[in-house]
Amino acid sequence: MDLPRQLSDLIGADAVLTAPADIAPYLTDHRRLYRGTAAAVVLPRSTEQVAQVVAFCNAARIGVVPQGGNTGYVGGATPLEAASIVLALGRMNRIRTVDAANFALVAEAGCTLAAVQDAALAADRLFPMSLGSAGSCQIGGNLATNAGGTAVLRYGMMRELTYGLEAVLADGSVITQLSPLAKDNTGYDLTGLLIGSEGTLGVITAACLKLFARPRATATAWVAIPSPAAALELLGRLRTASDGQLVTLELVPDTALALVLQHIETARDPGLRSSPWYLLVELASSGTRDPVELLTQLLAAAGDAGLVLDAAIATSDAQREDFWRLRESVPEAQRHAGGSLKHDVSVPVASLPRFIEAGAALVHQFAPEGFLVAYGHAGDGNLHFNVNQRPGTDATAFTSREAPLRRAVHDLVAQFGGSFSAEHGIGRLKVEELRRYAPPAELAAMHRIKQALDPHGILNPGKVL
Ligand code: FAD
Ligand code: 2HG
Ligand code: ZN
Repeated sequence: MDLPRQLSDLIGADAVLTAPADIAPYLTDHRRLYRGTAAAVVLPRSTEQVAQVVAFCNAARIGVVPQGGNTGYVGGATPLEAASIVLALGRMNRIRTVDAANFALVAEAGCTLAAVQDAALAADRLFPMSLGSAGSCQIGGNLATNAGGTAVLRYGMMRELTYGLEAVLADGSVITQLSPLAKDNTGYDLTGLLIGSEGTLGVITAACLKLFARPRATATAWVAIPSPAAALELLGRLRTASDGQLVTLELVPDTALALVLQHIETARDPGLRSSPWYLLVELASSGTRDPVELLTQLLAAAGDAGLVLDAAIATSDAQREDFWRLRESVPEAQRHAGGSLKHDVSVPVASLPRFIEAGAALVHQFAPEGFLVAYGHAGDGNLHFNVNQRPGTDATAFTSREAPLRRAVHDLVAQFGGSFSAEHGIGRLKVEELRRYAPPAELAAMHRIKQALDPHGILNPGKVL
């Protein structure tokens, strides 16, 4: 019997797509780096159905590629083997419980991040994960990639935001750790292992997520600074003086701001003195201390010390949104400006200024047709060290710089004790990089874990390892 028919018999014909037009959106990634093929796209409605499908595929040795919102940056959700299926979790989109007293919420994997944020707010709580893709990415995808974003400085990445998971393992067995326990040292941390495993060790079906007090007031500033060194100094001052209110410190170079103002219709120039670098800074308070007053004082003192050239603190929600739009629109603006060579890297935060200086020299040397657009989560030491093509230069020559530039940048990252995969994961895109840079003992341990949990290699074949 053919595979789609068998899957239809298992969980119903309406849950199995095979028509080329229906499955096409599931076969290519957000960045259009990969175009895959699959025997079917399967849309389960329950954990039980996920378990049935995975157990069946395990017995038949058929690859299973979990997919959430398909917004990932490294090709992780694209099926590369024609014989495999895509298991798209979007129909599992129930918020099962919101437990305000325990500051916890249980969401199914197919809930969008925005839906989870909204459910928390409706209970006067905050789910702090903050990504530009919130409207389309799903909690399962956020967990599987251990997503980061713009609030990590205060709240951490997905792993820190999770009490426990419900997940289906390769043999179809289900693990369920959905209690909001602040302390639980019962054996190995399976939740921690599955988070960030990019669909290669299990299919996440639900999660118990951590909620926080909802901020009563925020202070958001767009700040012109002379250099990355000034950003680092300001970060230190804000961290020590803000009583834990600092949520966001994002670096935006003038090259990125120019692209946003050129390509994004709704972007507004904040009208600050022009500068090579800018910061988006946000403080938030759930108590009584006014973050606007605090940020005003801290920026004024930083101005006196020459760390800040000019600054504007948002005076309305609309202005706050304008500042955020300038930062969140950088990826879209880069896309409008043509393809960019991307490097999602991190270094210890104190090394950022030296890393940027050395990395800029590499761009100059290895990609003369390009210009650097290094922006992002500077407070975490994580930069999107991206390079766009200069107008009027040769596109083929620019594209040919990708591999040598990647090698040079990732070698530099290694010299700084950093990571070539800070928040987007390995997926398909960085498999060779992991092989090259991971210490052999760690790589071997990863292979043994994969072999133990997925001996037939059915879960997301060709990804990560
Ligand atoms: P998908 O792309 O569908 O899948 C990603 C990986 O997870 C794949 O390997 C897939 O197999 C696996 N997977 C998906 N669902 C499951 C599941 N239920 N069980 C097991 N495995 C699963 N990322 C950041 O970290 N920080 C950012 O600031 C950020 N900003 C972004 C801004 C924009 C505009 C865009 C387009 C993307 C951004 N991203 C960012 C990248 C992306 O949104 C995140 O990686 C997100 O977490 C992916 O979620 P998804 O549901 O789209 O996952
Ligand atoms: C962001 O921080 C995303 O905006 C996207 O992680 C990064 O496009 C990129 O390189
Ligand atoms: Zn990012």
